Amino acid sequence: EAEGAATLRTVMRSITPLPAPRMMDLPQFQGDHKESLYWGTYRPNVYLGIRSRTPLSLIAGLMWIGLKNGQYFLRHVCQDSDELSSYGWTAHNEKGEGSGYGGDWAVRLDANSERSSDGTTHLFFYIADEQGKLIAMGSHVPSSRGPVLLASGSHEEIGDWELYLRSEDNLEIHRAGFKSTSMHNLSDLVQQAVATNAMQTGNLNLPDMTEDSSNIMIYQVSIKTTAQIDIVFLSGSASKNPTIEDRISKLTGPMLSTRLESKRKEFDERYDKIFNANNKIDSKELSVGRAALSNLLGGIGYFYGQSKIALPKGFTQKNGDKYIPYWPAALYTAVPSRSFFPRGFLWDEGFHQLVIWRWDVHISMDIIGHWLDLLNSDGWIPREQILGAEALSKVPEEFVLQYPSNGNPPTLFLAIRDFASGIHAKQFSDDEAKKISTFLERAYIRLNSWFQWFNSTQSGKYEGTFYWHGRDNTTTRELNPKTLTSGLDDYPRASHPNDEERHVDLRCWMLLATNCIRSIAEFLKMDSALEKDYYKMSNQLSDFGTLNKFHLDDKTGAYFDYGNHTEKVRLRWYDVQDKDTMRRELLRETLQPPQLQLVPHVGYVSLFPFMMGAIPPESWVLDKQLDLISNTSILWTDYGLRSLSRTSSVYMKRNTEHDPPYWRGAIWINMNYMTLSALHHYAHEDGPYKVRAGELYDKLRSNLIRNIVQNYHETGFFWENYDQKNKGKGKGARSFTGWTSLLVLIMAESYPTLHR
Ligand code: 6A9
Repeated sequence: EAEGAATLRTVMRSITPLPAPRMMDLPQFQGDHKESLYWGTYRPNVYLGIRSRTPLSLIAGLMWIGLKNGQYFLRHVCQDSDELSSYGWTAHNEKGEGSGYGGDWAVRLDANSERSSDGTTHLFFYIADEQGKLIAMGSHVPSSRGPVLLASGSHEEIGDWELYLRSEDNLEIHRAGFKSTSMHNLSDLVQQAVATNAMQTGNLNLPDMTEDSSNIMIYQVSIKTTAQIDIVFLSGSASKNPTIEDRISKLTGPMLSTRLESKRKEFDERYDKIFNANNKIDSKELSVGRAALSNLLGGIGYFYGQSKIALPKGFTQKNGDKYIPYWPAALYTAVPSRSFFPRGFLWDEGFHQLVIWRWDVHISMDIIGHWLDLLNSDGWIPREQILGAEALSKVPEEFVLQYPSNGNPPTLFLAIRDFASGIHAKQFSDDEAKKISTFLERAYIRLNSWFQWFNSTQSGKYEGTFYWHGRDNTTTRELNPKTLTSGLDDYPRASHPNDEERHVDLRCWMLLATNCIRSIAEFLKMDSALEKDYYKMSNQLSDFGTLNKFHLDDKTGAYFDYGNHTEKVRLRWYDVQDKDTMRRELLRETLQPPQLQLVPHVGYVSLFPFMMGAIPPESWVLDKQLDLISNTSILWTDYGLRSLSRTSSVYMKRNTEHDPPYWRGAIWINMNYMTLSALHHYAHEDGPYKVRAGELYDKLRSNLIRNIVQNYHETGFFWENYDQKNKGKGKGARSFTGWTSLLVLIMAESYPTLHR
């Protein structure tokens, strides 16, 4: 009984918001700010998707019919299997200008049928009301020139609205209207409507029919040669000043062309000012940097829904659910990949914000604010944010539940530290500086709870030691039990997890977090007992001797995890009788008993104290770290640093039957960026290794730029990671425009304020 009650309390706490003033209630996020960000390309999971930042919005988007292997396919949701030769943003400035609530917006489509197989291009533009409100079809849709009213309706936030199409070309337009509120099925709806009609008429056309009280309107424009089509949305169309005609002409035809051109120029100039001030980069590379930034910004989405939180083992709800929903919440966030992972990931976001705050600190605070509002009353934030049906439709079941005992690196501190450090203050206007300090004042209590969650739940056996809790110590199928919490998934840790473990990367994240909170306290001139604790903790975690005592391998000068470990582990196939079928099962064998020791795998984890600048510039350990980095048998390749040394016993080894090596060799850009930052730091600190750090810095930087740029030119995409052999080829998810876009900062030589 008592135990049950305690469990219930724990569960309820995990789905209760932290009792603290909400970030998003700050005045700086209302008014003009909110209005300028009302509409956007906030549906990154589709090739072109527009919505507003409100839970139930009007949504708009584009589909088209493509041909693959002699078969027609509808293109809509970003999918690598569509095999588009390229897609993405080459310029994106994220913000709009108000005119009425949220402002008007326009989309220009330049269509060319030359390469389509049957000589016709079929485009589908849709508008739908998530609230299910009726959308009226324009009175008549002719195949004519001039502005045509496509649809109209009304929405509680924007009032009456109208959607127009304008084109100088001869177009054939068909349409269909549907009633449905499950918006993640729009492709199916169109596919079925077209297929059904095609069977009856032989044409690939929508049936020109609408269901009663339709809230989804789809327009098909078919083009034989080339066409330019402008589509305009007018918010608050009841207002007659300026006139509807004026508003349409301002956002279509020649005036739209001029507008687009000047926006593009503004974007380029702003990019140059922020990221290319010294003209360091040649023009071929520069355009790739711009595309990286644009894709990161164009990938920013707005999501609304409830995470599913796993109940403690053995507990289920009356209806059989093994989870309980988090409170309904909004998340404005960038995403790692529009095709594979179009949703928020906690530790990815800190890297995204390193780029985004430099571009627009208001957007960055808005995003970080949303994330901090997700803190529960324990100080925990769910790692992967699967909010709403559209997001959920992309995620395999086993990845959906979030565990309130699992962490993920608190990388948001990286970006926040930059705001708070004062070093960058000179680049902020007075107005920005004021908003940053208001933001930090309100964030303080949240950051403190976040930190305390780590400090209390992820601590190790001895003071000042930490480990990622929640590793599986019963697994028989994994070569090395994974540590998804660390973000480095299958990077090898102690082979036999137990509470003696200590993880050097987590210790370093704790150091970053304490230093960040300390910076904020200094910035806000706060000086209570709490701040004194942080000063003390920051000094303890910075203590070089203690770090070395817990994690340094004296012989190699590498930093290692510590734990119950044996190198003599292998996976073996067993035949297992399973009802009437024979099944083969992998089992993990230990050929030598594990014992407490440093875990001897050199890779990204071994570099963490270096990445964080925690090694004194005159220390011999620094020299050793430079050895590990520059050694081609260990971490160095011509394309960037490997995640794991070639000499590691699990280098490029599969973890299970189904898990190929992931963080066991491939080159990842976030960790390379962190290492590069540190090389840059040590190249500017007096000491015996200054020159060497500078040389390695130059080489690593140019290797990374060359390889990412070359892959982009060859494939049209940025990649999740890069092959450490095989000419540095992009691997994993393509159109991975999350942390790979750190390329922008690598080009700009812009690094975080890590080092006090
Ligand atoms: C799988 C498959 C259509 C794995 O970038 C996001 C994360 C990183 O945070 C993490 O460090 N990625 C890295 O190791 C991708 C995780 C995807 C998990 C969900 C769903 C859907 O395929």
